[in-house]
Amino acid sequence: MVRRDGAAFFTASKLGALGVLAFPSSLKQSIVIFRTGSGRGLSENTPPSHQTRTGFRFAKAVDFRTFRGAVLPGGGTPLPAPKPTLMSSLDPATSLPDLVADAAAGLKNVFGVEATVTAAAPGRVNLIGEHIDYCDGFVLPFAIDRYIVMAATLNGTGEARIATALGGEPAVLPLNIPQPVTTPKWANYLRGVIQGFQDRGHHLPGFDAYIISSVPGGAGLSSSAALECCIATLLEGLVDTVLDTKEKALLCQKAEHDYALVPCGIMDQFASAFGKTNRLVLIDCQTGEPELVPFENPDLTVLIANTMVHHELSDGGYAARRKNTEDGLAATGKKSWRDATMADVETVWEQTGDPVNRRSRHVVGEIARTKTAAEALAKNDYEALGPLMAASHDSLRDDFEVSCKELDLMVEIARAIGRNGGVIGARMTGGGFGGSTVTLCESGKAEAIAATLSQQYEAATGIKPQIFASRPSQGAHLVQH
Ligand code: GAF
Repeated sequence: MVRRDGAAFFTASKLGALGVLAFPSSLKQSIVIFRTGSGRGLSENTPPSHQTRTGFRFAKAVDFRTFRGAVLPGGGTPLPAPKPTLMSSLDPATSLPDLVADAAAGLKNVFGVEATVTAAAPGRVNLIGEHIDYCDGFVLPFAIDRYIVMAATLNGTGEARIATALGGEPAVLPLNIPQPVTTPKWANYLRGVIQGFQDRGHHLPGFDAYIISSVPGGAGLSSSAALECCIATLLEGLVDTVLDTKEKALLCQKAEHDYALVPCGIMDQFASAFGKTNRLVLIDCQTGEPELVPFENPDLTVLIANTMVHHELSDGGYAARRKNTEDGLAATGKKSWRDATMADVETVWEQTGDPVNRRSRHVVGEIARTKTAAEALAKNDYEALGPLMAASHDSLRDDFEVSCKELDLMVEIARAIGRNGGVIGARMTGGGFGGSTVTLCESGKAEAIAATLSQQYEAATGIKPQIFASRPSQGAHLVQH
């Protein structure tokens, strides 16, 4: 699913695992829990507490046909269900080759054509450096091994016809006219990127495309940036051009600003575009330069815990925080947050007042923490990340106020497991207001930690979280045919 009031895409894991499918704008915030191969929603079995979670509405029985867990538009023939696997607390990722095969099959099923160009772009998780990419700070995300995939072929018309694994009518986008902001809302991410190519003088040929995703939506894992980077990469393939990676990421960020109306920073699109296997993407948001930092120690695992509490940035909270930081900076009289110190913030504390003063304290503190974390990583001092992640979470909770009780709970459970239980550090990740936490832990204890997070969180909230391990993965790319 694409957060920020956009589309939703989901590819389920294996038989028996629960998947979450969220729908596009028309059914905004609808969530269906289903079991691969069952063909029916499980809402009858859904505890009442689930049905009333903030921002969630669990559907009644749902008429869909499974397609390795996703939904076939137009009612095509489902693939055989995968073999059952043992249940684990860790949600397995659908492999990229499987997603690519499913996207090609979806394209054939809906439009009756073979894929000639296929693009993939990942979501991201951020280890540390939150809400400071729009404050000239440092951020330390990586591309996760969960992707949005688009399979396409030219159709000889002046239109893009784009179907998704969610089903419904394909979106039809006339090309080479100024792209409007309109419905379906999820297609605005695509329109914004198409506009970016038009602005650069590209004449876009008509094409048919099919989108499928394994990036959990509304989970603070940048499914919208993945969608933007995916269509941008697809268009590169269709018009046989290669944009500079930074230019591509900035084009996608502009699409988000202008077409999703979220004044985001550069972190998500940079992580999706620049991601590399076994590398963190350390971004200096003042210079806009990414640096790839090795992260390949097999003894370390990054667990991502999706609280299943909906994350929506376009409802104003994000923009309000950004405005707070602009006001806070103006009060210090500095040109950039990089030049501001905690003493500067304290000097104007009374003048800025609450909450701007606390937002400012977060920004200065988080920039310092992220620099320290990057220095520690350069020395392979992973243990140093624990206290930094803890302080980051506390600051986001108390000063920046973008956490929520479910995120706090997930972090508290990880903290209680503690260093002896294998947890090095835990914090909320991404924009907040719901979404996911990130837990850095010892690989040998990751399964047990995931089980504890899952059990204790579900016991306390009645919500089953989605928990998975992820390693730094390849960023947006064309898939060879
Ligand atoms: C969202 C935004 F899109 C990013 O630019 C960043 O600000 C993040 O929230 C918070 O760190 O993902």
